[in-house]
Amino acid sequence: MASDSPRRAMITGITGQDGSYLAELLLDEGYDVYGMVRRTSTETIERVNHIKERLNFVAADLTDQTSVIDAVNDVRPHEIYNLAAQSFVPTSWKQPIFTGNVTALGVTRMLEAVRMVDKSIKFYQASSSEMFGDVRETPQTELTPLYPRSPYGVAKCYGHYITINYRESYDMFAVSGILFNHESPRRGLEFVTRKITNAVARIKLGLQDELRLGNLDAKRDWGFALDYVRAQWLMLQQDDPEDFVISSGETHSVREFCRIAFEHVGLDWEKYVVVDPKFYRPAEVKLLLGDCSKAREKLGWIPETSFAALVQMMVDADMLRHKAELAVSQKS
Ligand code: NAP
Ligand code: G4F
Repeated sequence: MASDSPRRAMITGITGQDGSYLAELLLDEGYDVYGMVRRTSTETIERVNHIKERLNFVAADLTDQTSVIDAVNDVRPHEIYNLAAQSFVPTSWKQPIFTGNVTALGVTRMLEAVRMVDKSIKFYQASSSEMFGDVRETPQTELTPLYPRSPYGVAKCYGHYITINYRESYDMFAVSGILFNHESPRRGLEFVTRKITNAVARIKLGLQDELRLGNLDAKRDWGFALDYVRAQWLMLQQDDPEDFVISSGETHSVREFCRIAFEHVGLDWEKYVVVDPKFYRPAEVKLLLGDCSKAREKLGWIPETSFAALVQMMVDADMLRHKAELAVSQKS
């Protein structure tokens, strides 16, 4: 293949929130983009439907070593972004073995595929601030000790360290981005931010009366997913493989998120939010706050979207979607 042919990137988890934004970014950067998708009885490509003609899909599953090796061997990518995971924390208590298989061992399967097919492939692992768990210091940096509080967090710690281990054992360009919570209008409906903005829109339009939530005191360092996928790409464009914390540098409570979201449509959150212990977790991560100084200095990366702008963008998107759906149902 001629040396000026497009670079090839493979994204596992392309059908997820981050995968969809990263695919757009890589297409804009001129890559040939290959998305790993697992077999399902109905299509799950809603988030990338608008760009599907420009993408290449390759069938594989992170729980199946042979399919992963075949996918990497067939595509021969220059860069792999391993975003696939069982990523919902409460599910990780209900399905701890499955979560470990995908979110922990799945990383080794990907790294093994790289080691066997071509060790020069650059590899990005989606590590998580959930690894800090019961935080040992605040703010959290690349050097903060890990203390996970969920099977998901434990699985991510495994993925984090196996990535470092392959880097050090086999001299591979394998890096971890320790990303703090990042959200968008494409966030899954079960995560607290999207659960809130979706409910705000439905309440405003008279489709729902109340919003039942768990721990309102939990604090998170929330950013915008589109900003964060740029950091993932930047990490693979460096000369040396290094791990980076990616965060907004601000922390806000679930309560504050509610207040801003409801205020944006002229409603008082306290009239609609009901605390329901059903949504409490067996062990909670009370506070996350990241220090992304290293990413600022070495990647030149900064978060560009403020917390309030993020909340408002998500509410606006859910309002638009529900209004459009209402208009269709009223016509028929
Ligand atoms: P997401 O929306 O839940 O997407 C997860 C993706 O993984 C989906 O495309 C899903 O495919 C795929 N997947 C799950 N199991 C798979 C398997 N066995 N084989 C192949 N693909 C599989 O997650 P996200 O928010 O985009 O996050 C991307 C990554 O970053 C995840 O690893 C997550 O744990 C990590 N992370 C996220 C955040 C955050 O705040 N968003 C923060 C830190 C780290 P289907 O469509 O088939 O289900
Ligand atoms: O939105 P969440 O479910 O996200 P969580 O658990 O922080 O995990 C997300 O961020 C991680 C990065 O730190 C990722 F690695 C992970 O994949 C995922 O993307 O919950 C946020 C907080 C929690 O403290 C939770 O207890 O919101 C609190 N919360 C309160 N009521 C709720 C609810 N969370 C959910 N999902 N649903 C509730 O009703």
